[in-house]
Amino acid sequence: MKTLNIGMIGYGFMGRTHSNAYSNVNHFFDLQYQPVLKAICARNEERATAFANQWGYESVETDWRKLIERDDIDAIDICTPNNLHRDIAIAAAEAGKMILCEKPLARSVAEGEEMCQAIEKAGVPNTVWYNYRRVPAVTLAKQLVDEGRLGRVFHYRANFLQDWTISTDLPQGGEALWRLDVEAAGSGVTGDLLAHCIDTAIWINGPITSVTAMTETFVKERTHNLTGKVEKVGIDDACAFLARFANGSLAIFESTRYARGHKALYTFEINGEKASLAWDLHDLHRLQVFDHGDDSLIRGWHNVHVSDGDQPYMDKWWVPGLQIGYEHSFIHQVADFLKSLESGTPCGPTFRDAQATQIVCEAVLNSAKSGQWVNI
Ligand code: SOE
Repeated sequence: MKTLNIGMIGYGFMGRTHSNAYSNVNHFFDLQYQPVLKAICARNEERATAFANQWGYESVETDWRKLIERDDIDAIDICTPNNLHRDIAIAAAEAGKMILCEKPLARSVAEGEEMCQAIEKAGVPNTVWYNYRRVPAVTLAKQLVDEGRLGRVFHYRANFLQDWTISTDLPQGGEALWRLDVEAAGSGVTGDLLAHCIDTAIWINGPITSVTAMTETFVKERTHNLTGKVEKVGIDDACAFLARFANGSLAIFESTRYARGHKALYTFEINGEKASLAWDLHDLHRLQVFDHGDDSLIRGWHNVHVSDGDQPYMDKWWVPGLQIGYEHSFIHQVADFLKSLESGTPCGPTFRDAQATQIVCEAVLNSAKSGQWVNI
């Protein structure tokens, strides 16, 4: 067994999902590599140490540049706010480290391009944590489309709905609330939530060729945690856009943090000539399938409980009928990354794949500003 020493930067929500994945992957997947939780890096030493103790990291760093310089680190995992992705990724690539970067790749296409060029020049293995691709029901949807079971695709429809920023008293910026600060995040729901929908859509249904969008910032000013002053809000609170795919299908995407009652409702539906598929993150182990080829007496929407060993990833888990959850999508991504090291093939989404999503996000934001269709 070869070891893969992980140096993780940031210990928030994503730091926990990734740490859990590294810790558990070898219990379930037969792999040649074993991740080792070598170092956690964050500015607050006390809290980083507490995190290291809780998750079993061997050491703590408070300066990410020092972490990257260490010879005993093989892979850098970037779990920081988006404004640090570029500098860390470029420095890590120049130091010859493998990189696993949290989504979205960057705050802008320009930053993403610099990152892609850096990893391509260095030739280091890389991946971006668009984890929903590896929810077995979503992977199954991709498999069914690839097998041609839907025939020609006409429609793609996706939503990502939340409600956690409705309160006007919620400040922006700083720890936990950096997603509301345009400087740290780059954008609002477009980069944070629609990026997931776009990544899945491109992966399943191919390239997006044009978009027309609208965005809204419902709460225009919020106190900034870093300055203590009331400041203009620069992010999009809600975004809806229409799109065309290269395969001729039409799409509608919507995301908001103002859909009272919805916490993380990511849904998509795909309508083809022969069949349709639908998926819902709140019921993530199920794929709804309508097959027009079924006997008309029993034709209808089938609720497929994705828990059988024949279905993606499920032979690694329990027994048919017993389901898995959100955290497993991250374990699958680590397993696929480690397998990609064995085979020497890329582990999608690579930085370049994630840059395709970045390009669509930026086109969406530009279209919302100009009121025009934007070609990709
Ligand atoms: C935001 O609330 C968030 O945590 C996103 O940043 C994640 O990418 C998404 O999966 C869930 O919601």
